[in-house]
Amino acid sequence: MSRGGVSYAAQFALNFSPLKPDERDLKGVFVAGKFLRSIGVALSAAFAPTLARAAEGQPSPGEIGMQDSVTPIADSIHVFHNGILLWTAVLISLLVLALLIVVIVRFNARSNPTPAKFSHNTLVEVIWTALPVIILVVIAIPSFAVLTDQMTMPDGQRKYLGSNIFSFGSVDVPAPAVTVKVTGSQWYWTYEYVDQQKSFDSTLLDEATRLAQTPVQPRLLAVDNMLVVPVNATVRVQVTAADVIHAFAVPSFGIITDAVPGRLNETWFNSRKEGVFYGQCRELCGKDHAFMPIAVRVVSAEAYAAWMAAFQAGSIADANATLPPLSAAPAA
Ligand SMILES: [Cu+2]
Repeated sequence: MSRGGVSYAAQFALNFSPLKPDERDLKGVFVAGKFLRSIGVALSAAFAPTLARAAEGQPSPGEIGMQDSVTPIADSIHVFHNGILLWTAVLISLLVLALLIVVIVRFNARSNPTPAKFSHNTLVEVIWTALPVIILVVIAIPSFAVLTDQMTMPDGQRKYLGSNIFSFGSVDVPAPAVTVKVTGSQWYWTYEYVDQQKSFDSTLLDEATRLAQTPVQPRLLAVDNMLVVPVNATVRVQVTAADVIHAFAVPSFGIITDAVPGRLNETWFNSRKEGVFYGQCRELCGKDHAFMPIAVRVVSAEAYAAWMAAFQAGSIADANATLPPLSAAPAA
């Protein structure tokens, strides 16, 4: 992380330093003050983008929390995390902090010179055993409900929880309209439209092409051929691998499924928004693990039909030529 003996953090701060280059070599309190201020500038520069999120379907600089949800499953996950897990964790942390403060203040050597000699307290021991069990059970109930939703392929009848995870399901999800078999390989993805028996490979977009496009897609997430699916349609995703274990994950859809050689795992999503949604391989699969991104382009039913017709009549390049340019896509 060092460049010519200067740490990356220092380089970063210097880049944001209000000092002129020749002043940067000065030493002393003056420079220290300037240095601290430049760190402040750097920090505010790093966190400012949180106020204006770049886009959904991809990470944004300084982001805290999860990428926006566009599917019923991701809705459930968000509510489960933000509404239950986060508060549980915060309250437990505050309780432990309060107990620590009580111990520090009341039982230090000065305020409690002659400590008690007992070593057991049945009531306290029952409480600290039972309370965590109760908390875990309370967490487990909605957790298993969300997991069941994720693992159950929609048939058009079953209701899904969506953002109301304490209901018995209120969200209608249609039966799958598209089935895609996703195969992970070192280090790219192959997408096969099972019913149409058409497949193509999706690899990391080279930098020159990526930078030449408008809008410029995010680095390490852009691919040459995106997985194209229709909006408001349920997509059945069958996941496997050709060599080692990979994992197929798209945060905005709330899906992550292991891609295991010799096994066919299954998941599904139903995006209510058009746009491009990025994901990555989530299982360390070798040296280029970081370079096998996932990009899903959700388009209108008509655009999907035109794309598929062109794909069936020709090549993936012919099909992609039918899609509107990325810049014309609704806020991705
Ligand atoms: Cu991987």
